[in-house]
Amino acid sequence: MALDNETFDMMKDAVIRFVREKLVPAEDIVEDTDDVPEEIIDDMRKLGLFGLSIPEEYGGIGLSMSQECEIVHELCRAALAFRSVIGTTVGIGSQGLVMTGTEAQKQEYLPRLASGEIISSFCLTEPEAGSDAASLRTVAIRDGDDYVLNGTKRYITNALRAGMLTVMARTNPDKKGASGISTFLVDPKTPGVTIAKADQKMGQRGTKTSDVIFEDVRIPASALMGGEEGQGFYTAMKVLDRGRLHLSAVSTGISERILEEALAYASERKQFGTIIGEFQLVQALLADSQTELYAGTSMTLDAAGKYDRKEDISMHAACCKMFTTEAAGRIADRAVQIHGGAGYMSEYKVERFYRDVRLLRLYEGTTQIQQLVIARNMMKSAAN
Ligand code: COS
Repeated sequence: MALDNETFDMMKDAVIRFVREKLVPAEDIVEDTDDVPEEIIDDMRKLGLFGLSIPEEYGGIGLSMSQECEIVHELCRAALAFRSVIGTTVGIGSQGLVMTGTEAQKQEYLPRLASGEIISSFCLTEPEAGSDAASLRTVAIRDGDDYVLNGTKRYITNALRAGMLTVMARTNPDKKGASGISTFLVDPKTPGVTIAKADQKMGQRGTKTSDVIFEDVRIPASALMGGEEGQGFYTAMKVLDRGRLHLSAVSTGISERILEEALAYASERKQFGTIIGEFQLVQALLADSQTELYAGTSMTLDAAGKYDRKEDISMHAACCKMFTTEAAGRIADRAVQIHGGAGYMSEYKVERFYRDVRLLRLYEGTTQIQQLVIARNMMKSAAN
């Protein structure tokens, strides 16, 4: 699955223009209102951004992973809230369905997801199940032709905007680990589903996360993803492997933007009679950031290429996610440093980006979880 080079280049140019002409100028509105304007979401629909990863036969654009990473990188040269609107539909909220859904499930949801008519959310995390995802407690108990869903999901991105929830729940409460977990495709309007108010966060204003509560929610057995119980955790892990590549591109995109801000400031701010970019200590900050950006971009594209060649990328995706998100933190920190006192002021965007990128090292697996995935994979290959 990939777009031909010429069409892809046109799409990439359109995204670059969209970022420059529409998204960057709207960043302050997003910050002030804590929301993304509806007209921008509409523009995203028209550009096909909701369908980036959905196969063409279901109405999407069907990009390869390498192409998706390139587009996401460009999109994330503006405030991260914009990417977040499409993020769950392009990534973790839809890819389990693409990978393992039945034909009927794909037909029901994918065309509407691809067009942006509905948005999806990925409901894995719970109050007591974060890094230890396999310990989730939400249950879906079979009752005749239905399942009855009970439990609470936490920090669910885009739940407030969603028209489809991908919900991981335990269909076999006697099985405590991964094998008792299944995935369901749930309409948030089903009686018994409550989407709580938006969480207040450190940064990334305009992104929406909230609790999702299921109380005796009756869903048809046909909502069981792939029609098979016990597959939910394994699919979620594959979806997260892929999602970690997507997030690496998010990290390199925003890192590039932050570095541009730092470079622009270093090129115009004068102290001691010259622009501060002439000072070697400032140059060291710029050079370290540029090097990390180049390394992160290169490794992400390398791993995305492996994904496209259907190689196992579990370890590589974790390496990319760890490196690029940690690098984004350092690049943002250096950008604040280059700005000096101005870097602490809301009037300059690096203050905002510094807060925004802090989340990257936490969601879709903390840095510590990535370390664990990397080392476990190394140990596994050493044992073979
Ligand atoms: N692809 C396919 N299957 C996988 C897998 C992967 N990448 N990773 C693990 N599995 C399988 C294992 O093979 C194992 O299979 P069996 O049940 O047949 O033995 C099963 O899943 C359980 O794996 P494991 O024993 O490694 O699970 P753990 O409970 O130890 O946890 C981690 C694994 C920590 C890696 C997992 O829970 C994780 O990624 N946690 C972070 C969750 C996360 O990212 N949350 C963010 C919320 S979504 S925004």
